[in-house]
Amino acid sequence: MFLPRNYGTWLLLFLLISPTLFAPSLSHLDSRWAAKKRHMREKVREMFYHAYDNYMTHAFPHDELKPLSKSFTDSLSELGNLKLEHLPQDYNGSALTLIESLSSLVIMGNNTEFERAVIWLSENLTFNIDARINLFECNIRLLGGLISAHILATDSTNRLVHGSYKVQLLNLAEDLGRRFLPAFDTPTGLPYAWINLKYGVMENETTETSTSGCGSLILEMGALSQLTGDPRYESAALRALRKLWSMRSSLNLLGTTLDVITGEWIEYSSGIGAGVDSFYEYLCKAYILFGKEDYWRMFHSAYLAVQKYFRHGSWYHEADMRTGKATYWQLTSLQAFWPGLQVLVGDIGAANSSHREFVYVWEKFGVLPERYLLDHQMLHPTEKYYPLRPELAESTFYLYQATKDPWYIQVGESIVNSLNSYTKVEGGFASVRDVTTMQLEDHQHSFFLAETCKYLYLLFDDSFLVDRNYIFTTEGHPLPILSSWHERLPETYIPTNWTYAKSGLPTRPASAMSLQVCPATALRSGYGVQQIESACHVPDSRGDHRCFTDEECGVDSTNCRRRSCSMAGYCGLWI
Ligand code: DMJ
Repeated sequence: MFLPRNYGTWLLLFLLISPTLFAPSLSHLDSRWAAKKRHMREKVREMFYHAYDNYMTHAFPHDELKPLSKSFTDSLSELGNLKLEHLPQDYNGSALTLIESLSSLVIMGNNTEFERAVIWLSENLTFNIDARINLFECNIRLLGGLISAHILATDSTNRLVHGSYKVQLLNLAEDLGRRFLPAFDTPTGLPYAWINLKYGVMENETTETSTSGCGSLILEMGALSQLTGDPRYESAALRALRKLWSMRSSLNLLGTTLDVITGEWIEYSSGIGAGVDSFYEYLCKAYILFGKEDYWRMFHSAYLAVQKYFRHGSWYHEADMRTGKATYWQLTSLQAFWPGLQVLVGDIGAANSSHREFVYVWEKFGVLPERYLLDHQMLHPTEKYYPLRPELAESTFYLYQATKDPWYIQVGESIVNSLNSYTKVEGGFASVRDVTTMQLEDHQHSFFLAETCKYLYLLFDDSFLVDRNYIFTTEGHPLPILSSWHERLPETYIPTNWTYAKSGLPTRPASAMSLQVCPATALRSGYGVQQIESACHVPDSRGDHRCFTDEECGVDSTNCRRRSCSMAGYCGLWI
């Protein structure tokens, strides 16, 4: 037997062997991460119920909770210019936070509370109220919340479908959608930002709106048309979107605010944050949900223009839509959704690097300030607040889904810890008024339950998504991707590495989508419904996505790219 004589060789051998002797085995590491995720999931569940229970005790059925004074605010309706005596005696707000919480309750497995809430809303909610509301906010929060909950309530696995639930939430959604339609009655088809739910557009109403205000209605209104068979909602939203797109500059850039009567821009500068953010998001997600080529074409051009004119390294500034010249060098908290959107289109490398910058700013202040001046490396003098926004948690969730890199779990943990140390009070979770002093403000926004808690929960436990194919609206409400909602099979996009459902039955294509995204297609067989994830998907050789070589990593199911093995032994879309 060969035994080395000199100490150098022994040392070398020891160094080679020792990692395998002393490093924790992969399975040990796996179980440590699994335990950590379970622990964090329970922490998020506690946060959700602390916020939810306090809302139900001190604010329900009003819109939102004031956690410091343990009272309420009907924040969705803006009643300033209306006489209060116009309000019906029984006006109680819209139970906004309850509607916003519905899909989170299902995701966290609380079907009992979900059912109780659905029944209450079915019996008590009315939109026939004299209230001036913001179309965009009502669309993403109320309409989106109701439609998503209706879909979850009629899911064959939900007890409601076998009991007293008929289609009450959908009826409410349709009633609300009908009340939106007068807003679109303008020469341009661009909707007013504000309408009165009972009387339609008020006299002397402002004609100014934002790009996201009139360009991100298509998911909810399109879904409403699909569910009711009434095409008016989808066509109103689509006409507005097309008009908006026709107003782009030769650089494929848009502004931030515009006039709905003249169709002229008011603010020519824009970025990916406030006033524009969900416009980009909805072009991409509308393509995923409805499969219309037009949405992809618009998104693709818009996305390339953003990357070309707004991006500076890992940061995004604002620019003038006419010249592409930089205007404001600011990081805004709302921009933090962008890496999540980039994950959806498969731009994982860019998503990862800009996400890191937001994490850096979060860690610097403890939470994400509303506006940070990049050119001066300082906070905006007045916008120093953090209203419990979800965007960083949202992007972290998407990046973890795409890469399974445990670093994102650590980011999630640090977000949870900050929220608990700085914003938790006896009466719920309070917004931060000033991130330099951590002074609090008396407001718990409904999106804290609809989005912030939901994305954190899904980061640590995504079991809700297993065997399901959902897209989340900009307010975090899940909508299923169904081949029946897809316009037609775009044949030119059918990938050559097409896979087929192998079930003993005649094979058929399992997807109708492009190289970018692949929807679930329900195949009816004699044995029930079989969900096929993707046309291009080739699974990793191990279900836990661990690996030693690239060959063990399959093909990503959302963008059809080959996955590779990272140094830490994870399959992912490593660039
Ligand atoms: C939410 O209402 C939505 O995410 C919206 O698109 C942007 N603002 C808030 C959360 O910050």
